[in-house]
Amino acid sequence: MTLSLEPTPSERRKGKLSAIHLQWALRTLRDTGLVILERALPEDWIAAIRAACDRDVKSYLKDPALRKQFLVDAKGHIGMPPKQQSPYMDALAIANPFATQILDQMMGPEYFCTYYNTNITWPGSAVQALHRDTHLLFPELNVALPPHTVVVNIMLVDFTLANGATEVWPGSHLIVDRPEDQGVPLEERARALPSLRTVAPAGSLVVRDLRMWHRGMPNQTDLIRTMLAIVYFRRFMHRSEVMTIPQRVWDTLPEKARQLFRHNRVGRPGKPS
Ligand SMILES: O=C(O)CCC(=O)C(=O)O
Repeated sequence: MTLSLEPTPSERRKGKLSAIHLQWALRTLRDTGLVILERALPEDWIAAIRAACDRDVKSYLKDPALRKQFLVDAKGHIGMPPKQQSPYMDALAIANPFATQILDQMMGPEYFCTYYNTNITWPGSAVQALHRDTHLLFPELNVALPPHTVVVNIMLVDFTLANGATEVWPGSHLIVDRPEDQGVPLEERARALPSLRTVAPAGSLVVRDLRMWHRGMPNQTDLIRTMLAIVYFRRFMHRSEVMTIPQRVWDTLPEKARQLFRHNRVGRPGKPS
């Protein structure tokens, strides 16, 4: 089973998948819940974000409460909100042309983003509980609905079995939960189903339906394993929590990024503009 495709040099130059590759990516995402575009981002760009992220997470974890929250309670799986400034607030990350080419087809008109985080797997991390990142919209229905929430992950390092490439269950985004499944751990249900690990090189871009069953895995290396996680919602999913994007950053964003982030606050915290 392959869930990966490497954009050709010409696609990379144009920032656009060919019609055939786009159809393949959309079908793979629809059927399996996930698609990986290998080495979709430039190496030097990835290196700059990785350096910032490694530096920022070390400083983030100086707070004893956050150390306990992530290294003890979450067993080494850290979600550090990236600073809303360069290099994180870059159109290549938040309105990536390959990702939006897929999302434009998948998510209906006027989808948007109000959630930007990182998934950092610390050396020595343990296996996470298997989970979905979102609830089913209408759990009472016995049929799966089209995707309503999708995450774009950007891998800042090579993802390997050793450093904790995520484990995913292809097709699980379409599994509906029946009342009698209440309380049955997903680990038990997953035993009947095949899984994969998202092994891919640094710079790869993953588009995943948030309903997909998955879990973070142990990092048995000495190096931090990091990916960016940017979540896009269908228009009707608009929620009240918003990010505050500094005006000076907003002013640098292209139209596509502004449109995607339009429901957030722009200006100083507490001072909408
Ligand atoms: O970091 C990963 O590989 C997955 C993390 C995850 O699924 C989570 O924290 O919800």
